[in-house]
Amino acid sequence: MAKKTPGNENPNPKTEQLAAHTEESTGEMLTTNQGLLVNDDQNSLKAGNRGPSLLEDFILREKITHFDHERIPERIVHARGSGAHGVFRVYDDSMARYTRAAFLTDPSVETPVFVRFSTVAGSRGSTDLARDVRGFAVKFYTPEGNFDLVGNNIPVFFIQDAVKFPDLIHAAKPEQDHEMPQAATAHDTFWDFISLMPESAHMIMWAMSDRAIPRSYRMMEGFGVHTFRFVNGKGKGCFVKFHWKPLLGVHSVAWDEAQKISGKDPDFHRRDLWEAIEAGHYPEYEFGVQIVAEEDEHKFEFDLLDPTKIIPEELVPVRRIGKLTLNRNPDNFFAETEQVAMHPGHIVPGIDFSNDPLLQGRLFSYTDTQLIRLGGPNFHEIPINRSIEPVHNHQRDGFMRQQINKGKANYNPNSLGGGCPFQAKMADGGFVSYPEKIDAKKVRERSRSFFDHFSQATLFYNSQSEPEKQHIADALSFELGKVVTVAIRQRMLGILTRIDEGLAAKVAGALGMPVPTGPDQPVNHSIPADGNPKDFQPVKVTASVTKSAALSMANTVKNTIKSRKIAILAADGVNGASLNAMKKALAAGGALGVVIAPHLGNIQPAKGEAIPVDQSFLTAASVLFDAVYVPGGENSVAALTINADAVHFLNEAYRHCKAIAADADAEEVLNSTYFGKAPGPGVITGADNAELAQRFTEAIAQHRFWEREQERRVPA
Ligand code: HDD
Repeated sequence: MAKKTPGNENPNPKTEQLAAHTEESTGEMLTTNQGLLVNDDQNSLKAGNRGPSLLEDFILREKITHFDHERIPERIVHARGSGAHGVFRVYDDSMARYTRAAFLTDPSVETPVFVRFSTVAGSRGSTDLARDVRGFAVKFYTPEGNFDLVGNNIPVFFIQDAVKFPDLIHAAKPEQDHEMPQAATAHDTFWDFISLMPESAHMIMWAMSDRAIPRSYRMMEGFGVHTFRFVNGKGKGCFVKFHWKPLLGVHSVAWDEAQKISGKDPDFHRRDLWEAIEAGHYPEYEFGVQIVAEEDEHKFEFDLLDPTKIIPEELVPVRRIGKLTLNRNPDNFFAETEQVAMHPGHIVPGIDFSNDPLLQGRLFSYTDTQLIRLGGPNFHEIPINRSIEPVHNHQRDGFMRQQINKGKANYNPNSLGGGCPFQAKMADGGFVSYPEKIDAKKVRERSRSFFDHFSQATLFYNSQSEPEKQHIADALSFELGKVVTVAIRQRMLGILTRIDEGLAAKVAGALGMPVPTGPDQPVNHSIPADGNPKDFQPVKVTASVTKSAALSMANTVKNTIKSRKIAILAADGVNGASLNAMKKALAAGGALGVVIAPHLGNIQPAKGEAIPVDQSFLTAASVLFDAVYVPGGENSVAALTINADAVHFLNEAYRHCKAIAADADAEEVLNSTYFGKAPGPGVITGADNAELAQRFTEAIAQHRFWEREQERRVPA
C-alpha cells in the first residue's frame, strides 16, 4: 500500500517510491558494499600490530576509496540550497479551460513535490543570509511525468538573452584573481557588468530591496519569471505567468541583521525550514497564475517575452488556483537535496514554452549541467529525480545505469518487440508541442520591444513604502561603496538617475559623488561589433501602471505569529507566573518562546518550580529571534539590568525594529537600554499578563516597525 505523508490522509506515490531506496541501519550489522559482514571497523590490516598496513586490506581500500569520491561538483549557480518534500493540490477544475495538465485541473489529485530553495552566487558552504536572489525550484511528480518550475523569489531577471548568462555569473561570482568576495555582489566586477547593461535595471531594484534578505524561505514569494504557455484539451494556447504566494506573508530582515546572522548562524534559513517542518508548521504557498489570451499578446507596453518585465497585477490579476504544502524533511541531504536535478524543460502536456530567449537558452543549460554535475546521462534514475510513472524508451546504457531493460528491441521502429514501447496518441496523453506559427529570418538580434529598461524599475521603486525606499538607497550605497573603481560608481549613478533622481541623489550623497547631470550619455554597452551605439540605447515608454501595491512588502500578510521565535530574557528570581503565562500565550498563537538566561540548566523563579533554560547569552543572539520579552521578578530584573549581554540583546532587537515587551516591573531593564527612556512604536509594557500578551502578539504579527529607523539612535 502507498505510504501516507504526515498530516495528510492520502497515499504519496513519491514517498513510497523513495522508500524502496532508503536504508535504515537500526538493529543491523555493519557490512561492506558487497554485503560482507565486517568484524573490525577500528583497525586496518597490518603486518604485526606495529607494522605497515597491507595492500590486501580490501575493507580499508573500499572504505577510503568511497570516501575519496564523496564530493561532486557543486552547482555553478544556486550551489547553496535546502530542500523539502511536500504536496500540491489544485482548488478546483477551473483551469481546464486553459490547460490539459492533469495536476492543474483535477482537485482530487494530490501531487507529490520536492522543493529546493537556494541562494545564487555563494558556494555550497556559504551563508544563507547573503544579499542575493533566492531560487524557488519545485519538482512536481505528476501522473503525466515530472514538471519542474525552476523559479526565483524575484519575478524578473538581470538579462534578456541566455547568451549573457555566463557573463552575468562570472561578474557576480568571486573575482577570478583572488576568489573574493564570497556570496556577495558588492565588488567591482559585478557592478562593472551591471553598469554597462541597463537591461538589468529592473532586477537591480529588486535585488537591492529587502526581497534579497528574506526572513525565511517560508516567507518569500516565488515566480516562474518567464511567460509560459498553457494549452487546453482542444489545443488552444494562452500565455501564463506562475506565482507562489506564501501564506505567512513576505517578510525580510534588516541588512545589519543579515550580516550578523551570517556570523552567528550561517544556516539560518536552512535551520528555519527544517525546524518549522519538524514542528509541524508546514510552509504553505498558494499557486497563482496570470493568464493572457493569445490575441492580447501585443496589448501591453512591454513584451511578454522579455524576462526583465512583470505583468503588473493591476493589468492582469493573479488567480490563486492551488496550494503547496511542505510537510516532510528529506532523509538525506546529499541523496535528495544535492542530487535533485531541476530543469525548466521538464514539462507535461498542457504546459509549453514561450519564445523568451532566456528560457530558450535555459532549455539547453540544465541538462548539460546535470551531465557534468551528476556524472552521466542516467541522472533521471537517481531516486529523487525519478518520475512516479515508469519510464519506457530506447535509451540505453551509460554510467551508473540502474534500469534493466528486457527483450531485444532497443530501437524504433521494431518488430521483434512488437513495436513497443509505442508512441502515445495525444488523446492518450502523448505530448505534442504547441504548433506556433513562425515565419522569420534567422538573425542575431534583440527585438526593439525589449528596449525599455527603466519604466518598470521606476514602477518598482515608486511602489515601495518609505522605509523600503530607504533600504534600497542604503543597499546601493553599501554595494557601490565596496566598489573600488570610481568610474563604475559614476556609471551606476547615471543608471540610477534614469530610474529615480531622488534615489540617485541619495546614493550619490553616500558615495560623496556628484549626481550626473547634462545630456544623457549612452548607457547600453551591450552591442554587437557592427552596431551603432545610438541604435541600442534604451527607449522611453509611458507606463500604464505607475504604482503597484503587490510590489511592496508593506502590504503583505501581517495577521499571524505562527512559527515565530520569541526570546524571553530571564535570570534567577524571575516572576515565573508571568514568564509561563507569556510562553503559553505565544504557543497558543503558534509561536515559540525561548528562555535565554545568563547560564544554561534551570533558573529558579521567585515562586514555583525551576524553569528550564533553552539558551544562554553565550549562544543566543537577538538577530536569531523575531521579538523579545522581559518578564518581571526583582532579582531577575536586577541581574539583567547590569548584564551587558542582555542590554545589548535589547538594543539590537530595537535597532532591527522588532517588537519588544516587558512586564511593568521589568521596565528598569528597558531603562538601561538606549531606547528605554523614549521608546518608539512596537515597545510594549504592562502589568496585566493577558493584556500584555495580546498587545505583544499583535506587535509581533506586524513583523517589524521600520519607522523606528528614522531615528537611527541605537548604536547596537
Ligand atoms: Fe538557472 C540552477 C533559476 C536563468 C543555468 N537556476 C538554477 C536553480 C534555480 C534557477 C532556482 C537551482 C535549481 C536547484 O535548486 O537545483 N535560472 C533560474 C531562473 C532564471 C535562470 C529563475 C531566469 C529566469 N539559469 C538561467 C540561465 C541559465 C541558467 C539563463 C543558463 C543559460 N541554472 C542554470 C544552471 C543551473 C541553474 C547552470 C545550475 C545547477 C543546475 O542548473 O541544476 O544550469
